[in-house]
Amino acid sequence: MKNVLIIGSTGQIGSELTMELRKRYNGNIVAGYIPGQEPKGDLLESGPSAIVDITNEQQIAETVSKYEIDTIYNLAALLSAVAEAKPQLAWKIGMGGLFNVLEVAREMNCAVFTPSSIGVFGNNTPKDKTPQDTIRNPRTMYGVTKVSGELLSDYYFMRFGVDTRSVRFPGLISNVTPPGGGTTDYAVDIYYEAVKTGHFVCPIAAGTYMDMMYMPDGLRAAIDIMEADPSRLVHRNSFNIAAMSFDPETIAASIRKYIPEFTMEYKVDPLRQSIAESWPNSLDDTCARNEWDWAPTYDLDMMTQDMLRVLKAKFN
Ligand code: AKB
Repeated sequence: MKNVLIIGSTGQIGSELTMELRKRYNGNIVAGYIPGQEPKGDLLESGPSAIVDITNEQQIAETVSKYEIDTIYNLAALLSAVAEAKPQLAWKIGMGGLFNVLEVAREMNCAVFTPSSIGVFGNNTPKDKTPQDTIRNPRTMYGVTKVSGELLSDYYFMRFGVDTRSVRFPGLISNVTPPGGGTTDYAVDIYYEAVKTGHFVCPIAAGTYMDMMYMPDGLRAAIDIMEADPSRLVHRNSFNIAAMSFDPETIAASIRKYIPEFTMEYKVDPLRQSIAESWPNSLDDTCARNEWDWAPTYDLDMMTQDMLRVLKAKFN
C-alpha cells in the first residue's frame, strides 16, 4: 500500500504520472492542484484530489496528514523560458515551494521526488556525453532553482535523513497535456503541427542538439528511482538520464518518413536559442544505469511513430 501526493498533478508530467501511479498502487494517490487548474475527466474521476498550493506549507501538511501520504511528487515549477520572464515567481515556486515540501517531509516522514533538468548545466559544462558529476553553472533562473533544489534536497537527506531522490529530465515529449514555456517544447509542437497543418515554424536553430525523451520513459524513470534499492544509490539529487539527442533537422527527417509532404521553416526565438545553446548536446547516464538499472525504451523513430499515431487519431 502506497499513499502518494502529486503536487502539480494537472501539468505535463503530473497528468500522466498521476494516472500511472494509480494503475500501479492501490493506496491514496492524491492529485494536488491549484484553483484554475482543476483535474478533469479520468484524472478527476479515478482518485482523490485536493487543492495544494506549493507556496502554502500548511495546506501541504494537512493533505499529507489527511491521506497518510508517504511519498510526495513535487512537480510544481515554471519551465525555462517562462521562468526568465518571471524570475521572482520561478524562485518562489521552485525554491520556496521545495523548502515547504521538504519541511513537511521532514516532520511527517515522507519520501520526496523533485524533478531536476538538463537546465542545471551551463556554458562551461562539457557539452557532449555530459558526465554525472561536473560543472553546474546555469545562467537562467530555471537552472539556478534546479541546481539549488538538488543541493537542498541532498542536504535534507544528509542532515535529516529525508528520502529525497531525483532525475535530470531532458525535454519530455508527450501527447496528453502540452508543456508550456519550455525551451525543448518545439519538439512537442512539431508533431502537433505536422499532423494538423503539415508545416512547422521552428524557434530553435538547425544544428542545436538537446537531449529528449518520450513521456512513457520519463514516467518510468520517476517511478523506478523512487522504488530503487537505497543501498545501491551513490547519488540521489540528481541523476542524469538519457534516451535520445537530436536537432530540429533530425526530428523533421524522422517525421518525413511517415508524412513525406511535411515542411519546416525557421524563425529562431533568441531567448530559447540562447538557453538551448547553454545546455548539453547529450548526457552520460551511466550512473543511473549502474545504480538503479535505468534504461530507456524509445528511440526517435519509435517515438515519432507513436506520437503520429496518437495525434492522427485525435485530430484527423
Ligand atoms: C524546459 O525546456 O524548460 C524543460 C526542461 C528541459 O527542463 N523541458
